[in-house]
Amino acid sequence: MKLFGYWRSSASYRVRIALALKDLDYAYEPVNLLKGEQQSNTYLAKNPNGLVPTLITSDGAAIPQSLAIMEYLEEAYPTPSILPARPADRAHARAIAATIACEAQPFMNLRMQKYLKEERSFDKPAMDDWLNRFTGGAMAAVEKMAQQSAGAYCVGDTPTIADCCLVPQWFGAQRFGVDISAFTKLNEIYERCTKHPAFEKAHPTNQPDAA
Ligand SMILES: N[C@@H](CCC(=O)N[C@@H](CS)C(=O)NCC(=O)O)C(=O)O
Repeated sequence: MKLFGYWRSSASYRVRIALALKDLDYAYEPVNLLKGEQQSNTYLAKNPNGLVPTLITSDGAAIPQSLAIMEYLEEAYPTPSILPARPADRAHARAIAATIACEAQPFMNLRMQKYLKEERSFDKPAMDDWLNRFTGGAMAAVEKMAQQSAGAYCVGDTPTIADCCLVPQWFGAQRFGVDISAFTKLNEIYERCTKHPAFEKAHPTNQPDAA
């Protein structure tokens, strides 16, 4: 397998955690977002939306979208599982992952940030308000969802796709200055995850393209 990603991309970080939890080998191909490499014709042929990550499977299929990639990994390499055993818990883990991937992270995305700053003249207070309202609002929902289901991790006592999404989101929120001080359950889970070897391996600063 080959993963096209970027060291600081939270969506790439999700997939790196899933690959590490499953102890899967893969080649890593950096796509420099700051240089606009995600918009090259060769990359767009693999991921028409021009976003990282993209996973190339061992039989050559190109899969975009981090949630789809993690679901693929779970189906193709089921052990160890990154979903809980009970169907309702599986749905809950997916719901946390989707809330982060679809409702918290998109507001922090590079092209969104560029548009607001360069074409809508958002200054720092406007950006902070935007991020705290939308990204912070979705993370507040995730805090409540995790309070319903957490053991050592977001859903129960083993890492799931919810944790694969939470840790990069927490990292990104810290980087962008989103106020996450009220999310005590998420902070507790994040701190635990950072000590897990798979999460450590996947950390942005441990990637070959880290600046
Ligand atoms: N829903 C997508 C989001 C992917 C995404 O937003 N990727 C960002 C980095 S985290 C990106 O490639 N940004 C480049 C850009 O905005 O031009 C996924 O989960 O894979």
